[in-house]
Amino acid sequence: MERTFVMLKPDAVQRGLVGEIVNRFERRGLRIVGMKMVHVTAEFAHQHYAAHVGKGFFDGLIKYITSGPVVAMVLEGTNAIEVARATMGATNPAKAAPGTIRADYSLEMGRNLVHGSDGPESAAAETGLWFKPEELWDYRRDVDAWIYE
Ligand code: D4T
Repeated sequence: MERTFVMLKPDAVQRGLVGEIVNRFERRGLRIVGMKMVHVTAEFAHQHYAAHVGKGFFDGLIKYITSGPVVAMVLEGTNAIEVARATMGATNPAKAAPGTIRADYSLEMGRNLVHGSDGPESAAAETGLWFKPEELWDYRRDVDAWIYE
């Protein structure tokens, strides 16, 4: 079992795609262990996107991510990090495979609807940045016996 951090960006909320996007992760078999709506400050967004400071797209990215509330989630499952990113599709929606969230609902990299941690270190760091330990839930679902061997 692995955990990953996923964020539905402001465009997902504004376009009424929260349910659709969450549904795709749930149907895949991932378990939601934490979920909340947050309108982040520029300071918090800088922390989240610290790896991109100084890049040409950084200011636009901060403006975008702070433009409205987002939905933050922690998802759990076998290979959750890789599976969540595969479900999202490539960062650039033009290169994303059909059937992925980004390919099916977006066109531009600066409005690509969703974020997912790209490795175990970022998953742990982002989960710790966005969630308190008491906001994450350890539980099993009856259906897990049909999803996990
Ligand atoms: P996020 O972090 O949103 O899940 O995206 P990725 O992990 O798939 O991609 P990333 O970290 O390389 O980029 C972070 C964020 O910046 C936007 N972006 C990226 C952009 O607007 N222009 C660019 O040229 C790049 C590389 C999109 C995602």
